[in-house]
Amino acid sequence: MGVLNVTPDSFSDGGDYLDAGAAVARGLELVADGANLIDVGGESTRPGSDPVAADEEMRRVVPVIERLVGAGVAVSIDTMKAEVAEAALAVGASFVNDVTALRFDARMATVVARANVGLCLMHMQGEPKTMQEHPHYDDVTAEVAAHLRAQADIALAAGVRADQISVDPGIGFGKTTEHNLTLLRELPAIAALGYPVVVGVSRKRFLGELTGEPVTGRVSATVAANVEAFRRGAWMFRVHDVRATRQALVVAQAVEGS
Ligand code: HH2
Repeated sequence: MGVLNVTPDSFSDGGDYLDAGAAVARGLELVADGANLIDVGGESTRPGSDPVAADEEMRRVVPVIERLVGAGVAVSIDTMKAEVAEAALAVGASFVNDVTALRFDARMATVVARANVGLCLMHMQGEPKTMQEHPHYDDVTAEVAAHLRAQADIALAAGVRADQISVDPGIGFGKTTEHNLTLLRELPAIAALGYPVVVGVSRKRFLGELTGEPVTGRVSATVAANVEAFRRGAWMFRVHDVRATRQALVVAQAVEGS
């Protein structure tokens, strides 16, 4: 899954692809690099970020999605708002990535059920504005797994089929470096929920804390974290650096013989 943020303030590529033409070109580049799905977002959820109104979010993402779909690209919409998801699905998006796992907008599950598309449910403690202030868990993996199971049950009750659902531990969303590392180490417990597991470690802050590298210097760290996640059962990898990650995963998969 290639990351395409059509925002002025995303932590890694903020401001790079605000122009629709530049965003489409970047999406096509990610596909050429080996991405199977492009995750288009119009609202940053980095720690400390401010919310964006639905009409502004739609203005950013809809033209980009329309053109990528027109070029034959599979597109995911990264949004917590049902209204934005509906607009994206109407122009051909085929996957919904909800970083609030249906907590923000109760209508999201119905929209996904009706459209019959994939849904990623991601765990977040708190909300982006304040989530990194005092993240606390007694048992991070057990709590994240229980939350994802509960949110998947809400999706199922709204008519989403089990085979539409994937789950994501939400690396960096209301978590310390130690929480992130524990979740990656114990990823098999998330996979045991029975849904495919998505991970988003790409260039994130905990990799900077471990290596001392700035955002743009974290490619090797990102690749290593994704391989570790792969070895513990992850199925989809949300990354900015598609070519490097894909190469590593091809080799990891070949070694495993799967
Ligand atoms: N991380 C980000 C955004 N969306 N979705 C899923 N499923 N998993 C993640 O880990 C995840 C996500 C944050 O990264 P990014 O999009 O690069 O930055 P920003 O939120 O600043 O736009």
